[in-house]
Amino acid sequence: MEEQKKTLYSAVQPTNGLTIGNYIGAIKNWVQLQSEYDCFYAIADMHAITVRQVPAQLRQKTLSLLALYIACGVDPEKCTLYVQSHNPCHAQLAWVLNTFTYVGEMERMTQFKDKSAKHADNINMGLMDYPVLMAADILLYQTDVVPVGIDQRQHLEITRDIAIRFNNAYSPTFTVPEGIYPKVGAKIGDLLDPSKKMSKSAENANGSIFMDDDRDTIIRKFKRAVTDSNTEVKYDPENKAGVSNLLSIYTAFTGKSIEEAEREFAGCGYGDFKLAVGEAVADKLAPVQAEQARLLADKAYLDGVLKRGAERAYYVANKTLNKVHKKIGFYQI
Ligand code: ATP
Ligand code: LTN
Repeated sequence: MEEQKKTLYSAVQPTNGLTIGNYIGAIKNWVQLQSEYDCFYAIADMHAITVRQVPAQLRQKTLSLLALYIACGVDPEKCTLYVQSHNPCHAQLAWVLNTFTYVGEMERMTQFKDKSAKHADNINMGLMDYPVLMAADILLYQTDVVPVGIDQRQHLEITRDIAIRFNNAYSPTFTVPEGIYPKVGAKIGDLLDPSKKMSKSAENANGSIFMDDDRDTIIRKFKRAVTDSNTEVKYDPENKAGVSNLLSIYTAFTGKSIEEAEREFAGCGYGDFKLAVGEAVADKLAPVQAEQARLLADKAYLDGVLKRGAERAYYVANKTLNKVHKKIGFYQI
């Protein structure tokens, strides 16, 4: 009999366009892991509305993100792809988990503090509760591993704390998940300020490469990337943050090792190096963009993927939710 695969869960919010940071930190690894694990890849629209969204755009970005997952190589025949709000179990489990989470813990979350500062006019309860909903996402599927960028580590830690707390209060109910972080590229920096993470919602779009940027834009942005006053292409994140960030991007997009890349650019100026990185990224993104456009023209196919995904997600999640409801004493009929 085939050994049962472990379960993997991850998600991205359908906000703004995705950057190559999201691709390197998350989606690229999803593709590599999809044969080894039973994978659930969600589109986290319920998380997205913790920051105000334009309804028509949210709808469009949801479908466009699904098409991007598939265009990047995530295989809907192997993985369960679905929209978070299509499975009501997420909101239901989040409510229960809220009663196992302390307000102080949520107030201390880095992302909550950052987003509160950024959206000071709308510090809503959802923004604060974001990690609990994320814990519900993960725990519903008895997830073993969660591949994400390093910025999500704190959320993963709190998910583990909540799971352990619940298991100790009753009896083992949830699998306690582990995070998987990429070796290189767990935190891609902004091209203009590599100390900040490259973000979809950065103030200056010139610091981020979006998955739908065209070739000229990509090359122009890389040409302007911050380096240092030295000339050596060497991986040294402490002292050469800009160059190291570009090397991480280059290796992620070419599959070469850091050492190979350093050798390739030995003695070559930063100008040529930046151009080479830009070209490598543009070459890789062009076919992804074309495939995404082709998929988006076939809405019936994409809707079919989401329908199947929602059914399987509900089936698996509902089993966990029922267990939880029984354990906490909800009356069953
Ligand atoms: P926003 O900037 O709008 O808050 P985001 O760019 O952080 O969003 P998310 O949807 O929150 O995007 O994250 C999706 C995935 O991409 C997560 O796994 C996250 O860890 C990863 N990720 C985001 N930015 C980076 C980055 N700069 N480097 C590596 N991974 C990243
Ligand atoms: N908060 C995550 C997106 C997300 C997620 C999840 C990631 C929502 N639910 C469950 C992993 C597992 C982010 O990347 N910003």
